[in-house]
Amino acid sequence: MAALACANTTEEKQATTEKEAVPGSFPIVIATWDVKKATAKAWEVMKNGGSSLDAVEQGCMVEEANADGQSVGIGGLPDRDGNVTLDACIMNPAGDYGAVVYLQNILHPISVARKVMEETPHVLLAGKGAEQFALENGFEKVNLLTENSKKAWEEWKITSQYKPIINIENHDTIGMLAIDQNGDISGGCTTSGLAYKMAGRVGDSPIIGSGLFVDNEVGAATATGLGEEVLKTVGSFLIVELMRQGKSPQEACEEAVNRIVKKNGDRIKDFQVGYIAVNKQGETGAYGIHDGFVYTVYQNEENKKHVPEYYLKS
Ligand code: SD4
Repeated sequence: MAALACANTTEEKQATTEKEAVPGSFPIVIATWDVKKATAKAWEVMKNGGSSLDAVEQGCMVEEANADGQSVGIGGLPDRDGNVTLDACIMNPAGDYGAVVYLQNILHPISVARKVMEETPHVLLAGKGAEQFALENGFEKVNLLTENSKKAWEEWKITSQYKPIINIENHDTIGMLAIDQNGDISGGCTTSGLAYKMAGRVGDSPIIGSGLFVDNEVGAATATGLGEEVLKTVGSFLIVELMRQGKSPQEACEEAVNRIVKKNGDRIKDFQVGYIAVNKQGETGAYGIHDGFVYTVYQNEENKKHVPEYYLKS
């Protein structure tokens, strides 16, 4: 009896140890907002032996194809003229980068960004040229303006007032970072940008160092929120460089938010920025200006939404 009890205890211990595997055990996926279907897809890709690059591409594609999400891909809220324009970028462990900005009529800008990275001598294609490149490479022309988003735009037109709405219009832009079983890091970021933006406006999400940055020696970071503020502080690059200097992902995200806070004073009450980061060891961090920002981590067989700390405690 005593021996049996002892065996049970050992078994229980083993189970606990497995569950509480070291923070850095791979693969790992971390993404902005509550996007468990997207992180699950990325995780599955890596569990089946796929690379972190395949994982972030396929993870981002889940949200791009989700017509209910009004900040990414199909169903994204349009610009003030009623056009849905998409921004996306991707980075691989070698530090290569591909991006599309102001892309219209194409369902998967993240995949077009990957093609720009892998099959052209360039890193960024914009607008009509990006669309033409996509069509030539077998992507289909799709109407991205859903009835719901059209209705929302028509209601907005009644007042036509542009004002970022914290955590509402920003919800769902997906920035995703992944480390595969080889320990290699990739990242992707995809968005329809700010709702009712001026025609031609491009945000931080597709811009290297702002919406996304990956350095396979150090870690990676990605952003969500008011892109103009992320662009002005080159937030994701800043976070990766801070991690290189020894800061944890959490400390680095806080420092990047603090830079924005310092520059903006009182104005920070009107907009949100949120960052997530992961370092080479698989430690994660996240921080926002306001309450309401959440992120998802898939690690140690667990796919979970997390609520980060934030700067503005009323
Ligand atoms: C942008 N940063 O275009 C994007 C918007 C965003 O969640 O992140 N939405 O400014």
